[in-house]
Amino acid sequence: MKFGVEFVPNLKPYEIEYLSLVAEENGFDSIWITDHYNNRNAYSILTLLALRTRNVSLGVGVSNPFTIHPALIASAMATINELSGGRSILGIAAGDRMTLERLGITWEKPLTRVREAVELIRGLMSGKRVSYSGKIFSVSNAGIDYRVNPYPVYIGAQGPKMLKLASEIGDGVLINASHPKDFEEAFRCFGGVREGFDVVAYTSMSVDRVGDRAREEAKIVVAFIVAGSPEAVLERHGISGADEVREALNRAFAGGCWADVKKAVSDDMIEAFSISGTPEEVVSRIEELKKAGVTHVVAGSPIGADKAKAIKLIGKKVIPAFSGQKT
Ligand code: F42
Repeated sequence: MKFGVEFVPNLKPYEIEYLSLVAEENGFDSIWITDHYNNRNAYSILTLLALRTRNVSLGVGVSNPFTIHPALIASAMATINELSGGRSILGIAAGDRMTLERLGITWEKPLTRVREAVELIRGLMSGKRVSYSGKIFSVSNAGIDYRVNPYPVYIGAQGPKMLKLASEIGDGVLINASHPKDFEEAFRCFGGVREGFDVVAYTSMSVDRVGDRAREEAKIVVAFIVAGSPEAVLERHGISGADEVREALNRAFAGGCWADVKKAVSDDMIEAFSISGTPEEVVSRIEELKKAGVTHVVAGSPIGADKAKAIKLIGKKVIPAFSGQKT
């Protein structure tokens, strides 16, 4: 089992740098930076981390081929790979519909777009000139004019077709989920899993020596996940009360009270959509994920009330429980 941590670059660069060094010192394998235009630029942050860290893999998690042309993604990631001595991973997915619509971009044919982008990026990585004529992208005699060290391509996927595509053409898949049921469902969608294919649980994690404190800290993140979850996913987990969560969130955004959002989040929601609790509780959930076929767990927001302390706690109490075990 590999372990990673995800940072959203609404944190200041020096905070991400510090937390990444803490993660590296505490036995994490990978660091992932989310990519949204309204946050600090993911590739700039990865450049900083490439220069400041020594061993961890560095992933963008995830870029999308709507806001950045695949050729630019290919070259940006190749540069990070060069700067980091071959430690980069490209995460690519359909992008966030609401964010894209704010930029006037229509979410048309996301599956086709991701497939073509990956094909194009792989072609450019090969060092040869590429001519490509797809439904979305067409390039003619394009190439990167420096030596590209190939890097793995992971696909961020939730929907059944995107999961299948990820298993067919990705080196790994990044699945935004925390519960074994979601991974059992994902495996049903895969078109077979190749040897070495990395199944990443891109989770919401909250760890604390006091379990209730961890669960309390997870509530706002869980509220957003519940509000954005399709009905089928809520049903899979037997969740009721999603409408109340959505209403409480709307009221909070309109100047209401965030405490009411927390009140609307049930224990079942926390259980379904996060890995929250003491290190022992977190270990037991990760054991279940491992049985479901997960090979890599990425600790995403909130991580803990104090992120550095939580990262150290994971390094001390969670990662060692899996070291030496076969994944
Ligand atoms: N999004 C970001 O913008 N930034 C991030 O940093 C980020 C991180 C991240 C990490 C892990 C992860 O799993 C997702 C992450 N996301 C992030 C969200 C990601 O960008 C996507 O929004 C999210 O994964 C949801 O997309 P999806 O995988 O469910 O795929 C969508 C497009 C979907 O609807 N898929 C359908 C399916 O079944 O998989 C298929 C749709 C389809 O078939 N479309 C056809 C086509 O050709 O595209 C067209 C159909 C038609 O009628 O035209």
